[in-house]
Amino acid sequence: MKKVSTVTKIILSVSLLTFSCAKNKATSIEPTPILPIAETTLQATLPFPMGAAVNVSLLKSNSNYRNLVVKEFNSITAENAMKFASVHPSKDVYNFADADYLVDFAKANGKRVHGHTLNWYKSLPDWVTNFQGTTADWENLLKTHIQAVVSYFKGKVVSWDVVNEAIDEDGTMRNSIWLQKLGADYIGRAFQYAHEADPDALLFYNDYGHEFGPTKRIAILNLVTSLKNKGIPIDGIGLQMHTRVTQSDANLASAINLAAATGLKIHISELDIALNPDNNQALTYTSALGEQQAVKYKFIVKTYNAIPKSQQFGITTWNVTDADSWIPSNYNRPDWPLPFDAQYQRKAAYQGILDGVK
Ligand code: 9MR
Repeated sequence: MKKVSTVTKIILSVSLLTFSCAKNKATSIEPTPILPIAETTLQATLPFPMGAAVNVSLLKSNSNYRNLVVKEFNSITAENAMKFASVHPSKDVYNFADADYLVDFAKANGKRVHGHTLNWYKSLPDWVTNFQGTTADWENLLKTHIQAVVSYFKGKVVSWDVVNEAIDEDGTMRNSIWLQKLGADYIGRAFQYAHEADPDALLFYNDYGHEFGPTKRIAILNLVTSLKNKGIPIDGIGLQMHTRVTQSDANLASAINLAAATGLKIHISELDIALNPDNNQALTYTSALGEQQAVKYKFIVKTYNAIPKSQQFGITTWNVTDADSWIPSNYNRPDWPLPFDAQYQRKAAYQGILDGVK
């Protein structure tokens, strides 16, 4: 009751003020409308799309996780739900249940969906790794998979990592099952198949290690440039950027700037910054480490923000918080690679990202 009467008094005095001001416009002070204070978020602050790789079971089961994704990001990538083994578990069976959930979530919350990934040497179902057939049969397998998946999501998934990680650390073509069965030109054909299925989708070549040094970087840039020169429908390069706090700014800048020099769109597609690359089992997170990480995030965002706007497809972190990062389980070590901690709170790295566009 007390509350209601206070509110009533405020409304009364505001209307009285409005009434008396209306009589004497020259000296009137308009009442300031009371608006909710908008909270800073990544998606509202950054001048390019900001995404995260999202895990569908967490999205379904964990409301803290889901709310954080809704609030902070305007682009999402499926961490696993669109991979070959997930969507095409047997030769004539497609299972889009998790991918559909992710696409519906994105639609309901106004988020862009980036597709990952149509062709990779990992996450293949047994029926593919055990497949026996002629070169033509393998070509048909490649084409059928790509076209079934891209057609299914036409108009819902705006862009695809068409080929993922086809180049090795030494700059040679990775000796994947695709290279063995089809030869190096499967890469260009994968892009053509995807383009036929959805001419509006933006098509990316995605790989890691641009920032390791020139060997792999030059090999990737030569590959995408030759695809472009042959008229293959490639729109962009995904720089995964699974990096570490000790990586030099010079290498990070070369990775971003030399990729941008191709004129293609640039997606920093899987960003995370490891604090414990040497696998120290006893390491703990400290604010000093957090500050170093913030400085690295800031440098990457700042460098990215300086490439031409038309080439900024966006930045996507790989996972959302330190609790769901792939790194601790994959490398069996403690690590804290992301801008949110395991309690869904913003770390120094979060501010580092915002500072990158100041
Ligand atoms: O984070 C993903 C992990 O959950 C999967 O087990 C793994 C294999 O499918 O893939 C991880 O994501 C990778 C991405 O698809 C491609 N670049 C490297 C990522 C981290 O390994």
